Amino acid sequence: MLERIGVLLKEYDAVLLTSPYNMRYFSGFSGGEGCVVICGGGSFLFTDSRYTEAAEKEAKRFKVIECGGAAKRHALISEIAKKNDIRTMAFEDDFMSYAEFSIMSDGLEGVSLCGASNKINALRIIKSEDEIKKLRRAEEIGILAFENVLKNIKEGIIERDIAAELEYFMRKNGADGVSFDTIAISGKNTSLPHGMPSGKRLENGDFVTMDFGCVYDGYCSDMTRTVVLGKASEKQKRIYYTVLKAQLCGLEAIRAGVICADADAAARSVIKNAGFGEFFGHSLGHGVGLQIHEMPNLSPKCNIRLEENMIVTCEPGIYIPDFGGVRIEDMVCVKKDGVENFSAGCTKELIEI
Ligand SMILES: [Mn+2]
Repeated sequence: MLERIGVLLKEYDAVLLTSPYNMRYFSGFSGGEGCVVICGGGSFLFTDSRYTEAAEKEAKRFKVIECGGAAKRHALISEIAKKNDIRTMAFEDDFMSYAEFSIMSDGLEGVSLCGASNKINALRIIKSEDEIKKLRRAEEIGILAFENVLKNIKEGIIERDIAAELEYFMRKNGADGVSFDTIAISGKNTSLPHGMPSGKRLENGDFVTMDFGCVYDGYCSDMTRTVVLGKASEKQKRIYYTVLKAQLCGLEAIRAGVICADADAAARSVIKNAGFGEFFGHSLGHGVGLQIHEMPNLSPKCNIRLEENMIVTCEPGIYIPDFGGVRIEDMVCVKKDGVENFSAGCTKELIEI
């Protein structure tokens, strides 16, 4: 993906990458430690001896420079800057710590460091066929884990055990790890959109919300399903089917050409009209790729226009304090006339266990 950085080199003399995601995306290096400098004079990858062999294999188009310690690395970057007459250097301002920025800017005399995270991250917004394949597979592993965990859900087991089962299954089926901390919550805890699995035991009548995903070959998956242990009450059914209707309306709205905020509004209006508007506080969804949350944001404030091969989630929810909540989430690939829903294989009918 080195070519995609070209557009930034028209604007800046060099680009400095420090996040594992952008280092991996533009160089191929998956070790995550070190940094990358790309300029007219060449493409350089700095890392330490733990990663040199891997870096040389993975980042074939880069000159791999082994150096331990930040001080030495900064001195070498400074040399490259002088040699190539670099005056402006784009860097990841949403990732670099203030401490590192201070050392960098002190060491790079005559170079102005320009915050450009938005521009750099935007280069990853449209996925290649290869990336789409990995994202699709990552979501498939998640679906299999969900189907498997249903066998374990019964009265008396604790939330943490559900999380453990999901994670173990994903690992056993090709995942490198989890894409974020698994959410497996039940009963009143489900009113917390990002509640942590606890030692609470499942009881008859509980909502059980599972929001989880894995990393497959560097790429993240994300899905949420809510089930009921025992028979759902009328109120639970009303909430569940309102969220499902909103989710389907959101999916219906997502397609190339649509503004993110409009997709959000399509789902949000269903929840509002059902009288639950105040109980849906978060955005409809977010982009997914090497990072679990990336551009674009399906939020009321985002005016990015969806394009083919962006990957986004659609995950409305209703959360009623001291009662419980429901979220339903699919991960989809934006197409011209709609979506390819990576989560289509996983039912959204209300499951009563
Ligand atoms: Mn999500």
